[in-house]
Amino acid sequence: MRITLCLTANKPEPWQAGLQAALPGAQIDIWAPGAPLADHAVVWAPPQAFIDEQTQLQALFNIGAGVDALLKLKLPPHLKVVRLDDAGMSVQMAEYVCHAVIRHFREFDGYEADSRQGRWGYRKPRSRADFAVGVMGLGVLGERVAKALTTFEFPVHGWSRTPRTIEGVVCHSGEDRLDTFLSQCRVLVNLLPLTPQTTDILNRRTLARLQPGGYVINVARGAHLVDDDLIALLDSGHLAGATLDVFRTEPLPPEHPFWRHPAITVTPHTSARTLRDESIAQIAGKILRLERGEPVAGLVDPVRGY
Ligand code: NDP
Ligand code: OXD
Repeated sequence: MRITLCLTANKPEPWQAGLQAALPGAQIDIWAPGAPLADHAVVWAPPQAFIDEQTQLQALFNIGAGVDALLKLKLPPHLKVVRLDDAGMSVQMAEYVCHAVIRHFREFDGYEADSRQGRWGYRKPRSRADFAVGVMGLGVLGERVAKALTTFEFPVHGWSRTPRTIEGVVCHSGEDRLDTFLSQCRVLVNLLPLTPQTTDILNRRTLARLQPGGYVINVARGAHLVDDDLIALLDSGHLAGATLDVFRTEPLPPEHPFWRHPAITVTPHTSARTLRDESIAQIAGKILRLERGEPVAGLVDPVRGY
């Protein structure tokens, strides 16, 4: 069995060594134009030339959860696309989002500013009941995040494409329930995949549905959010702030207004990192299952787009 690695912006050598240790019988190559044809590929945002050349691939194993960059390529219809299925990401996402929600709710940013001034001052406790949190996307990451938020006793709502049931979470589904879902939330967390249906979904119209003083946490993809609409709603006072981990252009360009907006916290696409050892173990296990003709979790439906 031959496996090729095409990991744009990631060092391939440690992946090659890890996969070789997990699959000692396999030949593991780092792809370069003209490399031998492989049976499986481990990829992150490969170029179209890679797909066009590697004509014998049975499956592409993405080293992330989001497959939007892969599905933009022209892929042969028989080629399976397999996403990372948690592999240590959901706990990181839960801690990032809970941190952002709690930091805002408890006004820790205000206390940090006070402490820099040597100021000892209390803020009035806020009512948790007034801080309903909505999670868009109740998949591998969204479900874990929604459940984690319930442990802090925030009212939690969730929104997905098809109906879901999660204990302690008021679940809504379908486009026709989007406005109802949004209007019940003060804090909005985006964990949707980027598809034609979800591109630009965080816009002036949808964000205006959030309760006054709303707060936006985007940890999915930059193209979900219309940047100027967010700024306009922050400047009008309808939204109180935002924590953003993902951007239309990454790295976020130095001149982008998000860097300087006082109500926006920027982090560098770090909310849930790919953990190499966990990912290699998962991908190696899935390759062996596919080779035995067994089903694998995390198979992407190209029509659905995730
Ligand atoms: P999943 O595919 O497991 O879950 C997707 C969820 O979104 C499902 O609940 C699905 O509904 C819902 N959904 C999809 N399309 C729609 C729609 N049109 N309307 C309403 N709901 C919809 O994804 P993950 O939870 O694993 O990951 C989510 C995204 O997070 C990834 O695609 C990626 O972009 C991003 N991500 C960001 C990271 C970071 O570091 N910032 C790290 C990892 C991922 P249903 O349940 O009905 O299928
Ligand atoms: C992912 C990501 O999709 O890191 O896994 O954004």
